[in-house]
Amino acid sequence: MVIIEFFVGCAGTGKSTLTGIYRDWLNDQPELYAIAINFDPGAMSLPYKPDIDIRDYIRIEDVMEQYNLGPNGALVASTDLTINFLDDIKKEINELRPNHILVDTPGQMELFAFRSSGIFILAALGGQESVMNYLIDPNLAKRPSGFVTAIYLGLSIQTRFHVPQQYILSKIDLLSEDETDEIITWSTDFDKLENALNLEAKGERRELNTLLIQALKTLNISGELLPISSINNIGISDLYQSVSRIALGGEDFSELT
Ligand SMILES: Nc1nc2c(ncn2[C@@H]2O[C@H](COP(=O)(O)OP(=O)(O)OP(=O)(O)O)[C@@H](O)[C@H]2O)c(=O)[nH]1
Ligand SMILES: [Mg+2]
Repeated sequence: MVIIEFFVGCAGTGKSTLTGIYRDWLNDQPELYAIAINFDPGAMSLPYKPDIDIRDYIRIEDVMEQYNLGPNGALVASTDLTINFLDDIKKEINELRPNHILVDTPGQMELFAFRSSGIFILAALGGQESVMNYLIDPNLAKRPSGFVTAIYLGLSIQTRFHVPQQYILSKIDLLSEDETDEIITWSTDFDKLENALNLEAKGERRELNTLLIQALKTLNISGELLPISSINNIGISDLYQSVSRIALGGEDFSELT
C-alpha cells in the first residue's frame, strides 16, 4: 500500500521544511521509501531537494512572459496549469516506485485549496486514500480567537477535499511548554476553549463565540492537534504513527522507531 500525504496551510507555516525533514525521517525507517513532490511552481528556493518537481514542467517566469501577467496572476495561472502535467508526474512516481509520497503544496493555501486544480491534483495522485496534513501557525493559534479561526480554515479545507485530515500545530519551538499545552487542550476540550474565548471578548462577540463553539461540538471534530517542530525534530514519529493509523485503518505501527 502507498500512503499519500499532502501538506497544506497558510503561507510560511512550515509546509516545505516539514516535508523535507519528514521525508528524510521516513527513509531512515526500514522498508520505507518516501519521496517528496514539490507542487509549488512559485517556490523560489526549497529547504529540501524534491524527488519530483513541478518546476521542471512549469516556471512562473515563463508564464509571466507568455501570458503577460504580473507575479500574482502568474502564480494563479501557473498553479492552474499544473494539471496539464499530472500524467508526467504520475509517470515519474511510477518509475520511482515509492511506498510513501509527500506532496508539498503552494505557499498561498488558497491556490491549492480553493481553486479546482487542487481537487484535480488530489484526485490524480491519491484520491480518497490521501491524508491531508493541515499546518497551523503557532502565533495565530496562541490566542483563542486565532485558534478558532485556524480550526474553521481547516474545516473549509476538509469540506473541499473530503479526505481524513491531520491538524498540526507547527513550529512549537516558538511557544512555551505551557502555551503548547493550552492550545492542545483547546483542541479536545471545547468548554475550555469557550472560556478562554470569552475572557478575550465582550458583548456581541461572546454570542458569536458561543455559536461557533456549539458548531464545533456538533461537528464533533475531536481530533487532537499534533504538536511539531521541524527545527527541533519534535513530533515527526508521532505524525507517522497518526497518519499510518488513519491510512491503514488502525494498524499498529509502534514497532517502527
Ligand atoms: N522556529 C521554527 N521555524 C520553522 C519551523 N519550520 C519552518 N520554519 C521556518 O519558517 C519559515 C517558512 O518555512 P517553510 O517550510 O518555507 O514554510 P512554507 O509553509 O512551505 O512556506 P511557503 O511555501 O513559502 O508559504 C522558514 O524560515 C523556516 O525556516 C519550525 O519548526 N520552527
Ligand atoms: Mg513552501
